[in-house]
Amino acid sequence: MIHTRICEILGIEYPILQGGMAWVATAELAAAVSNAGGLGIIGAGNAPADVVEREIIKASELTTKPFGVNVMLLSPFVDQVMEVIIKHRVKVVTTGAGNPGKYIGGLKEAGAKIIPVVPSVALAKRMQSVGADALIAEGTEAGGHIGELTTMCLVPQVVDAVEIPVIAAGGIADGRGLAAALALGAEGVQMGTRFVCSVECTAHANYKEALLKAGDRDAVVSGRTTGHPVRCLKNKLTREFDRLERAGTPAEELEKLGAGKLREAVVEGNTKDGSVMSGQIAGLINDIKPVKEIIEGITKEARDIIEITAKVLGR
Ligand code: TUI
Repeated sequence: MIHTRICEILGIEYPILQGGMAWVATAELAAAVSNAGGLGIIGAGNAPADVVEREIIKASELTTKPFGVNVMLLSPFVDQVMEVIIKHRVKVVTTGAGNPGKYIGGLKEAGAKIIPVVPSVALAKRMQSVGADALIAEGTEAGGHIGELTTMCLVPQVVDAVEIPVIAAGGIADGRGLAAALALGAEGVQMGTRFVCSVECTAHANYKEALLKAGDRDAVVSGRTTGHPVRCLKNKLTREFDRLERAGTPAEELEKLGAGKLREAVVEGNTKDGSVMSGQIAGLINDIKPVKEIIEGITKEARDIIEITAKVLGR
């Protein structure tokens, strides 16, 4: 077993979290990950509170294990989503795309563990000081909305800056990634793209197929000029976005072009015109497996690496 403070705090068996990906991280996927001993997380994305509430209820029916909800802080429905999270006493809340400081008090009062995604040391320190239970240090290798620093540089700097446990994310999809994260001082990992390519993930087959086909340089960044850079697989949409960005199209127009595109790819399977959010690690993923096999395989591989390394060192 690989047992860390993350397992203790969250009441889970493996220190593996599933990223709370909008549209992709449904109750089905989250419950499967929690049932397999990791932490499944429902992605609230831009969904209204009643939709998130239904997912929370569904996940509670599918698992008795702890699960979380990811709150995307750019969503217009954040306040109402936080209310349903508190109402249903969700055990774990992760946040992305902003500073969740003003919500931490209320969530803690409701007994939730709060784990913000941080792209920098500064935000990591601030989150620790306002009561975060742990942090997710997510490198720019990740899919979707991203920060600037790589996982390799961000994780050890965050680990050194705080006392609370740190979870590494961005660019992790196998046991080598988990072992590397532990070597950087992280006490767990969060994976998104790897869990999209699982049997239990409800994303359209075309979306999974696009990830399986992707090579090492296919996950590109769009929207740097909007202030909200997003990593997706290269397709007709990203090429059009690039063209408009180069032509100096105003941010609001670009944001409009992006609206609804994630749903188009994930739900309808339109991987040409839709937004196929993906991490850089997609090139490493070549199969669709049950969540339990993913989690157990990665843990075993990481353990083997750590044991072999110890032997090489004569320990
Ligand atoms: O949030 C994510 N990944 C996401 S959110 C998303 S939905 C979306 N769609 C279009 C535009 C924007 C979002 C798709 N993927 N990952 C966690 C993450 N959080 N990455 C980076 C950050 C972050 C950035 C700045 C967290 C905090 C932050 O703070 C700024 C501040 O206010 O201090």
